[in-house]
Amino acid sequence: MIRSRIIGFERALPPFTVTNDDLAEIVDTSDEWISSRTGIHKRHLAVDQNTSDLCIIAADKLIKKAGWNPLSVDLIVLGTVSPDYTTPSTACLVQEALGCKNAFCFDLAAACSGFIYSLSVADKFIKAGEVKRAIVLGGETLSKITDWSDRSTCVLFGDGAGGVLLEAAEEGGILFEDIHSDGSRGMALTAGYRANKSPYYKAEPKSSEFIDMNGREVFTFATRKVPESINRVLEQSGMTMDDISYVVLHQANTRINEVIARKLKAPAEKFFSNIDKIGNTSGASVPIALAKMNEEGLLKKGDKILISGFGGGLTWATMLIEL
Ligand code: 4VN
Repeated sequence: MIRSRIIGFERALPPFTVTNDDLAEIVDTSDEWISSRTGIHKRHLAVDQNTSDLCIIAADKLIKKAGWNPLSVDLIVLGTVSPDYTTPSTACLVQEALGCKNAFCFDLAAACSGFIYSLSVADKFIKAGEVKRAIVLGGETLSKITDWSDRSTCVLFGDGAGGVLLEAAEEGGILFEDIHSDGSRGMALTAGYRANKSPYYKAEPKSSEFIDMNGREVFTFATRKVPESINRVLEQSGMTMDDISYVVLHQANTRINEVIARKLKAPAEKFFSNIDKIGNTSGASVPIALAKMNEEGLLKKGDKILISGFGGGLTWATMLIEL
């Protein structure tokens, strides 16, 4: 069977950072509250970049380091819930900036699971024999959809992008996956509602254009569904946690990831975390964490790692990857 091998891990963060103390000056909160409940100490926020700008930096590094000719890229998939435009897609903006003229390109909306969903879709095009080389990205500027007067959410989120290259290969790469959605609970985490401004439209807007989250409900969802999903992938593969070098969870909140680790009876050291310096970057959090691990020399050829995203939709997805 054709496999999707992963080549390269890169990230791009806006240079400007905001500490918890900085946020305490604009909303009623404190460093103590934010760090004890979320593990977040600071986050990077865009001041003059949009989602495409961050994705272009990450994608450019990826193809330059791999030595890929831009014309050899067949597909660009980009997980985001904060695209520059509805159309053109952020993926098309990346295509134009990099000169990947032969690629077909689209954005994929699956919130905090967006990068894993995007990997899953790209993997299927590769397995079908239709694509040899793909760029898969996750990028967000959540700062533009954050309600900066809501102290329960504005302290959580950050901006950034990350990604990987996929290439058709004989072995390794994406081995197993578990991917789900539950639209019945979608209203627990909403963002980007677009009110109809037509002169003919009569109904009241149903929701806010900004991120609105029932934190308790999403917390409960994540701590129930993610351990189940990870256990299903382990079962499919016939492996145990002992075979896994690292688990990279969506960096939503340190407390949530600690509960998930405990439920899996897995050592906390296996769970990589960089939420303290990055915050929650939704669809960008897993590829940003992977790129940071790669920079630290933690990702070794042949190692098996689990990655898992969970959040808006509600959506969740886990993948077992061989490096
Ligand atoms: C997935 C999750 C979250 C999330 C949910 C709850 C939460 C993050 C609630 C309790 C609160 C601290 C914050 Cl699980 C968010 C996303 C969106 O990316 C996805 N934090 N909290 C407290 O009072 O302790």
